[in-house]
Amino acid sequence: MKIGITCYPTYGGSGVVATELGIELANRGHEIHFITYSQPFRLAGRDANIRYHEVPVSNYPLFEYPPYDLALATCMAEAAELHSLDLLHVHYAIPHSISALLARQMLASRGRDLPFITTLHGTDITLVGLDRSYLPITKFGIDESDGLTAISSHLRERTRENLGITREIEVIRNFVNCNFYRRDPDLVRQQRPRYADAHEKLLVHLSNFRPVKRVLDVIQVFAQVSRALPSRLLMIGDGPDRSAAEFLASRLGVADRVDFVGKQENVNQLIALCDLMILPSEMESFGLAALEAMACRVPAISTRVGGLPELIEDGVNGRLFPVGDVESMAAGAISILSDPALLDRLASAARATAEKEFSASSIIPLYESYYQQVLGNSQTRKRRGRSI
Ligand code: GMT
Repeated sequence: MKIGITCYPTYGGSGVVATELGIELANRGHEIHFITYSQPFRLAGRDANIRYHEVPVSNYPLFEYPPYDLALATCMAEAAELHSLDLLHVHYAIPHSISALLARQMLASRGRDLPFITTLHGTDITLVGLDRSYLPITKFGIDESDGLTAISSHLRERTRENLGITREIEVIRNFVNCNFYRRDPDLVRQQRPRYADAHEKLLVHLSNFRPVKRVLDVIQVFAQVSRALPSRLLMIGDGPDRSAAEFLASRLGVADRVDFVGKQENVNQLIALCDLMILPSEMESFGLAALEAMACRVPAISTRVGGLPELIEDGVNGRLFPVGDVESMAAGAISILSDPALLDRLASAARATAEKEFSASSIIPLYESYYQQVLGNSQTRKRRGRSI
């Protein structure tokens, strides 16, 4: 198939999922066209079967707000026509589903069919879609999509409840490439000493440091852990709450034990050096960071919110706590880190969950068959002469 993929290329899990999906599909022989405003950050250096179309956004002075959605629609329609794309797959409803809808209409006016699928990732429904100014258009884009997927059952229910969507929503959860995200003992031997001494435990947090991630809770949990046992914390990522987190680490006297490494390209290699992830989010529609850690045999201390319970079974492959319950999270982390047998059991179960339920090799075929289904429906509609 020839598939156009649009996502936010530089921020957040939806861009990561979209990029990894494109890479996996390309490896399976599909021709993938990324249509985005800049090159997706995990795409660098991978080009087999992958093309990248940069959306040109005009800076004409009259446009106080450059009409990105229209430029994107134009770029989608052009790429679809020039490269005979079979469908568009957009990640994050706003504004991508509306741009895809316009592209579909532009091509329909020339007698060409271009179905599009929207994948909902979370904040497009839980935050942005609930803003009154965006809600009607988000609902419209979702209703008009030829196919609609959500990354967890939780998000499917929230979409139905919050937006009153009644159409079918296919749940296709986040995935991880278990060959790429894994613990390589040689790498651990070589690289771990850069971040922790042999007798120290190494904790990790990975996010975009937005308020929803509660990075200050991460620091508070770690401060308690480091009082109980020798340990260090690796903070991967960047965002609005980074300086507050650095300030808190300093105030709690643990700044010399916390390494803020910023945005990193090879997060798989860094996470795999660690013992335990702390992900105390206020909300996660799925929690891709926890899945990536689990594939590396790093269980997560996390919160019982959103789609996280669809991934983490409390006490089996990680731990779940109420949002903000820093005391219990710290106690949970200390008990795991001070019991090597328990840590090993959780780590093995975490890896097994990633392999059995969320590996790219089992999730990507779900997308492929959904694409076929949507294309089939679209052909049927065309044969029946209904408007497209
Ligand atoms: O808010 C974010 O963390 C970014 C957001 C996005 O859309 O890029 O992440 C969402 O999508 C990820 C990939 O599908 C999920 O794993 C995250 O749980 C989800 N984030 C939230 O729901 C807060």
